[in-house]
Amino acid sequence: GTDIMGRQGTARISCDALQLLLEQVFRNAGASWRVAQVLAANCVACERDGSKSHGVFRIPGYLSSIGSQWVDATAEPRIEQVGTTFLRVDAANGFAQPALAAASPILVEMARQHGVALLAIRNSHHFSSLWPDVEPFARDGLLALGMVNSFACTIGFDGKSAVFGTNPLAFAAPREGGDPIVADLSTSAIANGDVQIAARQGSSIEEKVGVDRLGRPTIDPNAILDGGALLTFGGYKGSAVSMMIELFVAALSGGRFSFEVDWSGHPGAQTPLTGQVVILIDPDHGRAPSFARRAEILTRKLYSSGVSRLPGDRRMRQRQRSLSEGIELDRTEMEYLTRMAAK
Ligand code: NDP
Ligand code: PYC
Repeated sequence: GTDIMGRQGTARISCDALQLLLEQVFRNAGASWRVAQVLAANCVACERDGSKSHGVFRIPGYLSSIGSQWVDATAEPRIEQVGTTFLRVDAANGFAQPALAAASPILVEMARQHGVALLAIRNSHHFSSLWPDVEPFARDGLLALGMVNSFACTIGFDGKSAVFGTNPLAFAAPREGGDPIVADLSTSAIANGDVQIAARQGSSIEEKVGVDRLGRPTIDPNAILDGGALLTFGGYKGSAVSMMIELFVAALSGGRFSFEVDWSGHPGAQTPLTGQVVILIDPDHGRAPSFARRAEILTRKLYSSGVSRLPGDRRMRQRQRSLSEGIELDRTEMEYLTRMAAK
């Protein structure tokens, strides 16, 4: 096959073997065991499900951020229970996923007891897909909503310069007799990761999603990455959703807005230092269970209306393939990981 770098040759690796390899890569970079395990599992999940812009592709960025001491890969998150349904976590300049992992059991317990629970993480670095953060909650029968902000590379509707991050939003809902419904989307018209992949491949990006440093529409990914910016999805509507994410994730969490991320003094920094919010709802709190069945009814109605693909369908198909055949990696990626794990 042809890899994302444009060279021939792929290799297959099992999820377990990739997990061990990545744990060693993160350990060699100086991460604690706990952080190495959580980040490796996250990265394996992305590769397994075909979230290529946030899998192994991101490892050089992780290592660069860790190596430049922009992020603390040994950080211990500090969890504060600030209300019966409200947890605040200071990730202590560590990654967001270990902070979420530490807070999750408490959050789930709160949601079960009170029907709803809010988690606001600050001082955290999120460099990955958001769906792995919400899907497990739906497998536990909960409704979950997640948001992250990133670094200023997206222009608010009608604006002249980037204020928003690519700010993804993800939700997960339990469904009777099937995998949970999980949607995960950047609120920029396309994710920055896809712009980077297009730049590496030497391909152009679609029209009307980006501008160059002078604000002129462009389909050149390099022009977007080199001082240009992305637009939000859906015009002013996406812009409003992106603004909501900044408010929930930065103003509410006590973290930074995307435009406040200043890594100019840290050559090598690649992971945005912002925040994350997760909201959990026990959908059948105080009543006989019916949510998952209702969710399944909606799903069936959509398929019978002619909708051929729902969010998560492609991922689940890819997951099954990877679990039975192994994960396909480009040989240069595999060689890179093997080198980084051996150091
Ligand atoms: P996509 O546009 O590829 O997909 C968005 C959602 O729509 C997914 O749930 C996808 O399901 C679904 N979908 C895609 N195409 C169709 C279709 N034709 N019909 C029905 N559903 C469809 O994702 P993005 O490019 O917006 O984001 C990619 C990743 O980047 C996300 O995982 C996001 O979390 C991540 N990201 C992370 C950031 C961060 O700061 N950490 C910032 C921005 C993005 P499926 O998954 O099954 O394809
Ligand atoms: O793909 O837009 C993106 C992104 C930003 C931070 C991590 N991923």
